[in-house]
Amino acid sequence: MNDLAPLRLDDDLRVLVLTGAGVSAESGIATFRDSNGLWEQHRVEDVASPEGFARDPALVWRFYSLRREAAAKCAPNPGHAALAALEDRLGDRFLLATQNIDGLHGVAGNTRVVEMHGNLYTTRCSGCDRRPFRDDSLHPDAVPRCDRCGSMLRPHIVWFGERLDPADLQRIEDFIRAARGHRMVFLAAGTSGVVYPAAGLVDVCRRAGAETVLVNLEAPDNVGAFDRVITGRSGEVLPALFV
Ligand code: BV8
Ligand code: ZN
Repeated sequence: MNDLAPLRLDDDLRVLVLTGAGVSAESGIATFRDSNGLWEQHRVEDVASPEGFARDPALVWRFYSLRREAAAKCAPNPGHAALAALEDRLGDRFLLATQNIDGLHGVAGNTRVVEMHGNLYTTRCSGCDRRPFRDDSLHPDAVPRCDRCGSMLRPHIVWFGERLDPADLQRIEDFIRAARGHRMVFLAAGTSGVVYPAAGLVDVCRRAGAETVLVNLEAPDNVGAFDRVITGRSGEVLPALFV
């Protein structure tokens, strides 16, 4: 049953949002499920992994170059805009943790964003400690090298089997801790609840006393963890969710 009653905004409300690939689907960016986790007959986990990069770095750079090219033509949709408007109204009582690497939340105007899995348009060196840098360049055929140490460059993305940035996890944890004792909503949107640790956030927030709400096209793996499940497109549901 779709409970479309909007969530009341008040001065005590803290909102932690978790978004996944479904929030960018209406912007034209394919989700992982759409492809059944496959890309050009490769399993995404095999291409988006340190083992995959070690095995065939040129293939990995082709995978990410195609995604850079595709995502660069996409714009935020009303779901992204709704989350930017929510941050405008809540300020530091809002935090957006995204699994998406397409950067569309930033384009839509959100500033309080934790890109848990990195960013498609950021590159780092696999061999030295130079800072990760903004990079829109495409490398469909060859592997770019660091002009400082000569090592292979790689996308600044958290691959399967790699740790998330402890500072990112700490920021999310600090927000949840500061929300204890206040009215807190955890809102997940457009995510299949398969990939950890992102998929575990709903449990952490529920234990911290949050009301947990899911907006998704279909029931995800961790649907049972949510107090409220709103089935629908995030671009249609999110703009009307908060009043
Ligand atoms: C870690 C970057 C620990 C890459 C991503 C076995 C071996 C190795 C690891 C594991 C293992 N078993 C479990 C693990 C842990 C693993 C994991 O969870 N694996 C899963 C597959 C079981 N996690 C990790 O590896 C993480 N690291 O655990 O490290 C560690 C500890 C010590 C030392 C070393 C390591 C790292 C996880 C990050 C992986 N990187 N992204 C890239 O993007 O190229 S994850 C990647 O897949 C995406 O970022 C995204 O997060 C995920 C896909 O999930 P969703 O975003 O939810 O997208 P999906 O398509 O699945 O779902 C979309 C949903 O939207 C659907 O439900 C659909 O119905 C809905 N939808 C569609 N349209 C709409 C919509 N909803 C609303 N509106 C619409 N219009
Ligand atoms: Zn280097």
